[in-house]
Amino acid sequence: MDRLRPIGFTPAVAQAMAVLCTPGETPGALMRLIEAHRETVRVTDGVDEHSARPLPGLLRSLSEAGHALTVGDWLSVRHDEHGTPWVHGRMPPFTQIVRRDSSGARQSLVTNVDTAMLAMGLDGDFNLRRLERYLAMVKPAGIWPIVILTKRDLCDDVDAWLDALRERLPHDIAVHAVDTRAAVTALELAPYLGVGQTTVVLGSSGAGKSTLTNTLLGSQVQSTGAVRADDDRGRHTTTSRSLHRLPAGGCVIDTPGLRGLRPDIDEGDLAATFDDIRALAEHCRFRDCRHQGEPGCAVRAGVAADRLTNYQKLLREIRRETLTPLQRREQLSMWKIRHRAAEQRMKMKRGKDG
Ligand SMILES: Nc1nc2c(ncn2[C@@H]2O[C@H](COP(=O)(O)OP(=O)(O)OP(=O)(O)O)[C@@H](O)[C@H]2O)c(=O)[nH]1
Ligand SMILES: [Mg+2]
Ligand SMILES: [Zn+2]
Repeated sequence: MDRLRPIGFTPAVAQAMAVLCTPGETPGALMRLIEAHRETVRVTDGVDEHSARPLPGLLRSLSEAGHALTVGDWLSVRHDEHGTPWVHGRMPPFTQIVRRDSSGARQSLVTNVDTAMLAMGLDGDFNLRRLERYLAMVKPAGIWPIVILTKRDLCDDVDAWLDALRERLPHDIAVHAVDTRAAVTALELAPYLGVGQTTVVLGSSGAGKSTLTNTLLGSQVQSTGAVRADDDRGRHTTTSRSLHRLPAGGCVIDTPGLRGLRPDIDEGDLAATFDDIRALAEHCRFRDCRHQGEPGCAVRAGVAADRLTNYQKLLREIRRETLTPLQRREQLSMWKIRHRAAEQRMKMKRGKDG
């Protein structure tokens, strides 16, 4: 088990895996998924890497439950008589980050991570609304967010950006402004990367996620991309998620830049992420205050206007997503009726005026 500890093994993993075993069967070897391909997965046993195939039955039962094998998964792997490794079990993840893709389908990005490093470049990539979106995806999953402002060497006024962040975000979120290429950055972030810890680096393309991964690893494992001169944005150099073992005993997962991020969360999760809004709402004059200009609104008085706007936008998105197709049709026909009624009123008004 010693060789599994650096890749995140804990007694809780052992217990969860034991439950998966059928009595009488030889238990498989515990391995962690480091890269997912179309038909195979790359796994590590803590020392060696293998390419393994999932059993068709496992794939079927996962897809019926709306799951898929994901980087970070704990797997049970067994070799057949030809020495071919097969994945026959997957531990239900302790934590996972899920988003909705452009078609609205759920996509699990990574599993079993402890912290998420949210990378944002100080070269024009800084965007608080986007950061709040990441936080809404990560915090409800029970994962600690750490904001990493990259490219501090390219920025003259780092303190101004730090102030802007602190003014806007809850104060329990750790923030580091770093040059991701500098070796000292690995030292600064070392407290998050102890033995058995897993972190995932998330952020826009070109933010420096792979550069940071390499610095933490102390070697150039991941390709990094040049930034386009015209708009400072990257070109999606990284195209798939991959887990790497760090020299000090933790793991880091590098990811491709995400476009159009939609967290897969419910209203309660959102409220918990924006808990400053929830707390202030208790002090609004009206119990059903919508914080949209009502008198005596404590939220408007106490929260940055743009943070409130972003919260309300996310809330609308979540509500739209939770509608059933029937509710969606009803909402549409209600809008049509309202629209027609408004038109009617306009016509009558014009008739009276003219
Ligand atoms: N000056 C400076 N350049 C950096 C820093 N971090 C990253 N870069 C540069 O920014 C460019 C993009 O970095 P990557 O690490 O490839 O960005 P990424 O987030 O992995 O991008 P994708 O893989 O496309 O999602 C590279 O040219 C890096 O050298 C930094 O802290 N300072
Ligand atoms: Mg990259
Ligand atoms: Zn209010």
